[in-house]
Parts: sequence; structure tokens; C-alpha cells
Amino acid sequence: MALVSVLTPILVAVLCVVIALVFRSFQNTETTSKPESKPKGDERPWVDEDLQDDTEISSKDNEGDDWLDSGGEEELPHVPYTPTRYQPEEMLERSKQFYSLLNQRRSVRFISPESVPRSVIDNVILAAGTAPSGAHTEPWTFVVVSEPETKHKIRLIVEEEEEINYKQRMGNKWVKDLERLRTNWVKEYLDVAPYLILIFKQAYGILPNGKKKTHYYNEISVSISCGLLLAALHNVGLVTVTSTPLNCGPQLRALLRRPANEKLLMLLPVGYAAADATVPDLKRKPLDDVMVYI
Ligand code: IYR
Repeated sequence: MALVSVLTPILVAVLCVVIALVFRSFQNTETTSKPESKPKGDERPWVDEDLQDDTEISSKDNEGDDWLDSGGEEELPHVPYTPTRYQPEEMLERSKQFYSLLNQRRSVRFISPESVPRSVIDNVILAAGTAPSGAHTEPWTFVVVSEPETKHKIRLIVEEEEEINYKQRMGNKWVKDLERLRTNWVKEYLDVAPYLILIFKQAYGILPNGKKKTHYYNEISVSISCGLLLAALHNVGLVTVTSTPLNCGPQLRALLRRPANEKLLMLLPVGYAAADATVPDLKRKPLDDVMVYI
């Protein structure tokens, strides 16, 4: 009896320590582990952590003198600009031609291994770089990969993450919505396409003197430039599929040795369409469904 009464406080103390430890380890797994399935109510499961928009730089980051002062850049002369004007009939004809060209663009997942002239790739990227950008910061980096070993490493990273995405992170509704497009985590085109273009948005710039520069609206700017890139590729008869590998940014950034201010926005496999390529028979919305005249 005496022994029991001596042991009781010790037992209670041990029990308390065990409960505290269990509670702490539970809290740790909650805060440190990557969510493998998004909680219900998460409206944007396609926005991964790495791609959070850094347009609004937090006050913490803005402190200190590692940022370029406002108005810290040299003055800019303004010069006359007289873009080409066309007669109304010619405008109409050109608008039809351009629409007809773009209307033939499709996302293609079956790409031929045939080689593509490197100078064509240079030019489509120059075209993409003509996009407008917030305060003309040009916050984009286009990484063009043709080395087979690097393409294969990219494939391994993307397929490993995408398998988890499809099976766990995306959720039933999203996976079901994609079923009719017949896409899954197996991405043969990452080995086969002669080029992979990885488009990074620069969340901020880094000047030669080491100062950081604000990149206003960087995600919108880079997205516009991606749109121009898609049009430029289509214009030369090449195909691609707009892929956004969820949760692959940090690993691909490390593989391609890109700095921490660059976030992967898009990955475009580029080449000619395979001879036996197919696409889903999608229809585009009619004008009345997408335009409102006021
Ligand atoms: N990133 C995945 C899933 C995917 C998502 C959308 I939205 C698509 O239109 C197509 C695919 C993938 O590339 O398979």
C-alpha cells in the first residue's frame, strides 16, 4: 500500500510527460509536413506554396537597405511612336487571318522527337520577351533544355510529384474534371520533345550591385509573355502543352541552378506534333458567351 502511494505521483508525472510529448509531436506533424491532400474548402489547390504571388512584398522583406530606393533608376527619354495603320478592309482581313491562325492552336501531348532549329527557339523567346511588364521590369527567365539527361531528370521529378498530385493532392473533383482530357502523371513528352522551355517568374529582381528591385505584377506580366510564346510557337508550326507542374518548383529550380527569386510558372515541351498525335475534340465558346458589348 505504502509502495502504491509512493509510486502514484511518479506514475502521474510520467503520464503527464507522455501526454505532453504526444501532443507536441502531433503539433509538429501538422505544421511541418506537406499537406498531401488539401483540406476541404481550399478553393485554389492548384496554387502551390512556392508560387505564392510575391507582388506584395511583406514589410519584413522591405526593411533594410538591400532594396533599390524608389526612383533610384536613371531617367528615360520618351520618343515618338507611329505604329502602322491599315484601311478598315485590310484591318478586317488581318483580324480574320490572325483569328483563323490562332484558332488552329491546340494543346498537344504527343510530340515528335524530330529536331527543331535552335534559331527558331531563340526568335520565339524574343517574341515572348516583347510582352508588357509592370514598370517594364521584364520579370521572366526562359530556361531552354535540350540535353537528354537533364530532360530525363526533369521527367523523373515531374512524374513523381504529379503522381502524388493526381492520387492525393488534387482531390476527386479535379481529377474527374480532367478525365475527359485523358491526362495523367505519365509525361512521355518530357523525354521526347526536342526542347523543354521552363518559364520562371522573378518575384523580385537582383541588380548587379546586389540590391533587390520590386517586380510589380510579376505573375501577370510573365503570364502575358507565356501567351505570346504560345502564339509564336503556333505561328511557326510547333506545338506544346501548357503544363504547370504542381509542387515541382523548388526541385526544378535546384536542378537548373536558378536563384531563389525565380519561381517556376510554366513548363512547355516544344517540338513538331507527332505524326499520330490526337487532341480532344473540344469546341470554343461562341462570341456571345464570352463578350458583352455595353
Ligand atoms: N498539372 C497536371 C494536371 C492538369 C491540370 C489541368 I487544370 C489541366 O488542364 C491539365 C492537367 C498535369 O499536367 O497533368
